[in-house]
Amino acid sequence: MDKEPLIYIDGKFVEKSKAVVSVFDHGLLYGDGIFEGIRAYNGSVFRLVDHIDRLYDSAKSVRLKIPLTKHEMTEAVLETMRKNQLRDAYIRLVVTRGTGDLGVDPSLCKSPTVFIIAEPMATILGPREPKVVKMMVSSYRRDAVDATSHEVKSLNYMNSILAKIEASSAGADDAILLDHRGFVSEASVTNIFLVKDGRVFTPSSAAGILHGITRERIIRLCSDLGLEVEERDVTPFELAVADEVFLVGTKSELVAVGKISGASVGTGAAGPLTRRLYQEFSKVVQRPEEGTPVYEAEAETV
Ligand code: PXG
Repeated sequence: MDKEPLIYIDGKFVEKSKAVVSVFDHGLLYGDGIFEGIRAYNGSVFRLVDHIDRLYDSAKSVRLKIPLTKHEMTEAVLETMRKNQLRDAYIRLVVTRGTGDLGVDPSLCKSPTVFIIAEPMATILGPREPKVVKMMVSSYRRDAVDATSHEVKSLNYMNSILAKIEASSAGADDAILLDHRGFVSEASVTNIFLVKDGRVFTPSSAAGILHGITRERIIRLCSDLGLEVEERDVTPFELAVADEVFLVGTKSELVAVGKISGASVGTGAAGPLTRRLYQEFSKVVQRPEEGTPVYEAEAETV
């Protein structure tokens, strides 16, 4: 039998079939926990420093004390990659409130549970054309900034999951959610960008979005290419008349939107700016300095 993948749980590495958490873990009972989805390209963990910073910000906002320093957490991620001899991977880092009793009170949870899963994953970025997806505007609204906001990367994904189920039932690939005011927020697990008359827009924090690490990198990439991205409220009308729409996120990378609720976006194919950014972003992810090297020999050459 092939060797099983090794999962990091609370400081130990255990085989996938033995990697379990308690049924009394509040991450499971109440969605009380936080996580990161991270990617490694060619032996370098893409923007690992940003992911670790965001994890600790999420923890602070929900008053969860992570039992590791940022440095220790970074090492745990790198070690999980090494133990599984991975170079191109998707990494899931989860910190839950830990084991408690059946009550919601987090003060009864003694110590957080930390686990890290790393699986091989190849990039879809490259010389080919971006993937084109069909979206629908969801009837579910993104949780407001004064509710269970997606600014916190918490284990509460029911809002996104309901939107995803609705979209799938309607024959779309995914959903675009509006915020409680009616402005565009984001897709279920990606941030959204629009292009109109050569200008680029993306919803701001006010729309209750996750502060995506890919989003931030794409904004900087646009700026390097001489395009200023406007972070502001975006209306459903602007979405309907956009020349190009694309989605960005760690797992999805960069995909073009061809249709929204049955109507074509532009020609229905990936637009010129989307294609350009896709090509440029394909190069960005491969640069070693964009990430943290997993293997020592490579660390020395950086
Ligand atoms: N918005 C939300 C709500 C997200 O969950 C993003 C935007 C993109 O952020 P990053 O930092 O990855 O650029 C996410 C990403 C998946 C998956 O299966 C993705 C996420 C969470 C769970 C699953 O692609 N987060």
